[in-house]
Amino acid sequence: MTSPASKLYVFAISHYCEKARWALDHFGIAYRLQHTVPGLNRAIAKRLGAAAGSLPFLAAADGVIAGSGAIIDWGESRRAPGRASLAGSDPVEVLTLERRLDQVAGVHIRRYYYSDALLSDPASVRPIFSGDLPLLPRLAVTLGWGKIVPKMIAGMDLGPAQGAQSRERMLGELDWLDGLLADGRAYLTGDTFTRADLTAASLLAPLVNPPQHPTYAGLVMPPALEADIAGWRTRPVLQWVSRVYAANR
Ligand SMILES: N[C@@H](CCC(=O)N[C@@H](CS)C(=O)NCC(=O)O)C(=O)O
Repeated sequence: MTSPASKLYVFAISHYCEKARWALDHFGIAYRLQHTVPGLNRAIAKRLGAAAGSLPFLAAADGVIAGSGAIIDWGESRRAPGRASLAGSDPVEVLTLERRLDQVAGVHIRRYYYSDALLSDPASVRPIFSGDLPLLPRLAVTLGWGKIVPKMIAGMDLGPAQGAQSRERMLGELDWLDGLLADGRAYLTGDTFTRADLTAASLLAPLVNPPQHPTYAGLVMPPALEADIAGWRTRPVLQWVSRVYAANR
């Protein structure tokens, strides 16, 4: 059997990477997974000629596709036979929802988590970055973690005040999503599973840790976040994320 032509560069912890990976799986598109050393992603992107250095990016036979949304666009026209579209019946509405989820919930859930985890217990974050790497890159992350952490703290503007601010922004988005689902609809825009649903579920997955998630078995939440999450467990949107993962992942 030949190995797939496309290579998806990821961090196992990244919810945007999970979004791209889930979409490729949904479309039935074969790819190889390339777990990446944090920091090296930018040099790899430059070498490959990617338009952006953040992960995920997909090195495919016809070019490098950077960003989870662009990877879904690319995959949509390359679906395997019988695999459903993610565009929905109103693609503009779906893309508007996806953009908001990417720009607000995705960013603030990440800053809420890292603002506590990387400041209070950075060692708890390392295994999910190093676990899937081959021996030498794994050693590089293990030995270099003390230098990687301050760069992540500066790069994402982390701190106690920032964490509290992101928590509020995130809760506002959970209220908005609870409101959208309040009429009992199966998915955010109606009866059909779309890229907006896949985006919402993958970006909120850190708050739910669904058993179908491919990389979160080793995700450790700081105690304060564990307590928050336990209090939010009955929120409609978080229960919905569990259902969406169970039905579609
Ligand atoms: N909107 C982008 C977000 C990508 C993003 O923020 N990726 C993060 C990981 S969650 C990253 O690669 N950070 C390291 C960097 O930018 O160098 C997408 O949907 O792909």
